[in-house]
Amino acid sequence: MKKMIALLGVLAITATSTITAQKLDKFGADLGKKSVMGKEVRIPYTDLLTYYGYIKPGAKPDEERGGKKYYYIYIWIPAAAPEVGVRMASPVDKMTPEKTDIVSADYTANAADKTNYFDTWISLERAEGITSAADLGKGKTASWNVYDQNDDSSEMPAQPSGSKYNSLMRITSEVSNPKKALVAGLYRIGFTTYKTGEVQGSFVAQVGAPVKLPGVKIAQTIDELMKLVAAQ
Ligand SMILES: [Ca+2]
Repeated sequence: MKKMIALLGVLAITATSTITAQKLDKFGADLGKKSVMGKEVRIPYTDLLTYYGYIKPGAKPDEERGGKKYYYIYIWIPAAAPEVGVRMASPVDKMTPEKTDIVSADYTANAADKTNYFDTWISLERAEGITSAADLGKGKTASWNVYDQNDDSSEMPAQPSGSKYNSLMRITSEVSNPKKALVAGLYRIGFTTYKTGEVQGSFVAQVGAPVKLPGVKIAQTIDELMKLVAAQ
């Protein structure tokens, strides 16, 4: 009987969390997508990196463009990928970092802030001319080629306001086009808030690929990224 009660307890917790938690669903790929009985069926990305970040209200942005404050997360991708998916949600509500996740120092220091969040907007960009780890430092002065951008995705959970303003995009590599090919290189996720308002509070960002990409690293700055790559 005890066992039965325990089992029911587990089931109850599972059922509740499915309904209320703002956890992210499995991140499914475009590659191999099927339509079954009119429903979209996606295979989850094989490689998935999760990054927990935090922007202090009023923090200096990495760049200001067109009156908007942009912040960046840098990614070293050491092999070509057929597709890359990027998504971001703010705030980090009911999610907890797992062992393999990347947790920024700012996130850890501000874990108590559960209220600040922002309407996310993301881009994926690659530094021109950087294809080897030895050249990562050149990313500080490189020009950046934008692959795609996204403001709001209906696939993402709603923000505390009730609006579905979180972001998600999938980019398919176009091998014949150097500007659209997902080659090995230094990438960054640019993020801001598309409408008026400040970029502030906690966020979780994920980068997925339909193939295993050993050695992918994510960091808040190019210097941190270089340390991570050198340490592996
Ligand atoms: Ca948005």
